[in-house]
Amino acid sequence: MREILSGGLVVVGLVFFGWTASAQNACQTDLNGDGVTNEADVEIFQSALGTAVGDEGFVAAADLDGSGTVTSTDYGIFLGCN
Ligand SMILES: [Ca+2]
Repeated sequence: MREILSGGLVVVGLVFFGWTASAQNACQTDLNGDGVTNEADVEIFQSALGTAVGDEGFVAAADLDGSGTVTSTDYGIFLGCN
């Protein structure tokens, strides 16, 4: 019984934290990871704009909607987060 209970809690925890992580990911605009979102991040974003997974210059962190390409949709999300 205890194993079933703790297994359930693990599943609930994974679902909860997974949802939280993906929700945060939508506004993860600190692309260079220095703790702030500023013009340096905008420059990184703009350099990646128009690239897709596998392209030179593609920045996965700039693909805010997770579509595999960095587009104006991602830029809209980027602006909406700041
Ligand atoms: Ca995208």
